[in-house]
Amino acid sequence: MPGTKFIFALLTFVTVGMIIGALFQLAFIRQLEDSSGISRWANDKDAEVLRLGFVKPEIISWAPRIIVLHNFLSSEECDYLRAIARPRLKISTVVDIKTGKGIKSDVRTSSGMFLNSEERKYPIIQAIEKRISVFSQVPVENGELLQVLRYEKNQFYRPHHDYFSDTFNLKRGGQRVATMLMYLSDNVEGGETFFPMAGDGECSCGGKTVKGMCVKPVKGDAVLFWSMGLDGASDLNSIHGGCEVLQGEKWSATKWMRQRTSY
Ligand code: PD2
Ligand code: ZN
Repeated sequence: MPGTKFIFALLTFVTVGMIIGALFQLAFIRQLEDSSGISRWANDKDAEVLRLGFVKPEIISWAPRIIVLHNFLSSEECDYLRAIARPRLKISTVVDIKTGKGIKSDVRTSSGMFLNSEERKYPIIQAIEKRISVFSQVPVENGELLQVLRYEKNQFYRPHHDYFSDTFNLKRGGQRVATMLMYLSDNVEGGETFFPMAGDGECSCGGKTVKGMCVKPVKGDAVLFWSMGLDGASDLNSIHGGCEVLQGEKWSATKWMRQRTSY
């Protein structure tokens, strides 16, 4: 019957068309997955060290230049840095502009310690240093030794610049270009990092409303900011401070990046 033949041909045509359509859709989804990078870096050691696919940059200000890097450190890396630092903490000091030496000051009331050059060779520290270098685009050798800080209740770091105002410290490594400040603990009330010259809004700093931008200390997050503008001059607007801790303990780690090799 000619009618049956026609219906059969039509059904075959529609079925083959649907199969081809489905294959095209599958290929399209595959391409989307590839371009999103979900599986591309699996089992790639470098990608693991850099935490590619985990770190999320958020530019919060261009002038001064401040980028929050969410999920920059793993929870294990945070715990490791706290554990290595805890038994070696000492009252923090600031740089004396006359002598270039560290002196005690009520500008900063935290405790802290520096990792030593031997510890720089540990794989976990090497991974963190490489990540800092890649995200800041400053060579590893230009980085100072990692500093770990602990702020207890009511402790703070008053607004300051990270660039040097003395000439002693400039000799080896030159000026500080950028700072990577990493947060190592959670459940802190207050303890924000405060940039008074950034943005034109208000934020909460140690429970007080202030003008500027405040970054909350979230375990694993980091804030990368530049002490030097794109013109190569020290950026006055990079002034920043550590707000008072109201509840809990705030742990952070600081890595200062210099113009030249610093060791
Ligand atoms: O630990 C901090 O929150 C902090 C704030 C401002 C650290 C520094 N500056 C620093 O180490 O320079
Ligand atoms: Zn600072």
